[in-house]
Amino acid sequence: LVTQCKCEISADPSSDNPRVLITDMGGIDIKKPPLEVFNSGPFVYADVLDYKNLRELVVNNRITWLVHYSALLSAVGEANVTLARTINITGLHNVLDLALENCLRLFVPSTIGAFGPSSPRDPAPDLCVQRPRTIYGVSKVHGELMGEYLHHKYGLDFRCLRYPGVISANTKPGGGTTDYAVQIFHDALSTGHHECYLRPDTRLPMMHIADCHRATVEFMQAPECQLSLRTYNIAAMSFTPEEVADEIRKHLPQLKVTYNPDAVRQTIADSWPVRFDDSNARRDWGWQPAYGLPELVTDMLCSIREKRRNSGLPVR
Ligand code: VAH
Repeated sequence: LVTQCKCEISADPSSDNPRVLITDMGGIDIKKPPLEVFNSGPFVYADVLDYKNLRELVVNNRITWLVHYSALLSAVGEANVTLARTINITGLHNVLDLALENCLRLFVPSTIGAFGPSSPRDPAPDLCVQRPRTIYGVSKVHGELMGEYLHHKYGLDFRCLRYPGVISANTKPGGGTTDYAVQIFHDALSTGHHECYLRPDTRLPMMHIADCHRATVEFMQAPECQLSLRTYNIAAMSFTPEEVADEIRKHLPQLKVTYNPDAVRQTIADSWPVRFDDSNARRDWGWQPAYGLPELVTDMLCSIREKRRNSGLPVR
């Protein structure tokens, strides 16, 4: 079942809008399409390893864009290396072949996890040494290289953004290394205590889900002639656990955070960039984030409070 992906299909086949198939493992909230491009269409379940099934979805729904989010993230991938390699690489190859065969515009996200300890960390540029130390990072570098190869060799309209840690109130932590930055909000509004698996000074690039969606749509809509790269870093902010805790305490002064670094995830985080250089994205297609740390904290607390109220849960 873990290879199943949730696919959203644009519900407006008659319009000139792109008809978008989004594959997801539930790790990115796609229930709230950021713009009309992602019409809220029906969800269907498919197996990202079943090429025939994916091809039927593409052909029967006259798909023109494919957004491929299905992947196991960093920490869960280290606990399931064979499964992560199968989903993240074999699943990717199904999607690459499908896009080539059907002339789709293809978006595959990469990540800060595509860099390793020998990469420049502060900031990490778009083009530099990439020797990641996780199967997740290795699979994402493979995706970047395969997509760019098929673009240059066969003209595939492959597009890739390296996401920071994506912070959403609508998606529970999904086995990533940046997930403490989601859990801390749920803990602040429930128990008032968060135990952090990273050191208090671990700085990582992060982004609000709304900026992540908007960047993806704006990049997918950018004219080819504007793109000097096929794979871009995008950035919004970088913060440490103690910084996000201090910002939350401006709203919830009683928040208590204890630190119990987890060796696996601390080692992963220490191998990743501290900050991203996303100047090429800002220059080529006008990338500009809307959420900084204060805006992210305000929105996350407000959204999770509302969800807790709607679920009849106590709210701090
Ligand atoms: C992870 N949230 O922690 C994901 C992400 C930037 C890292 O790819 O694995």
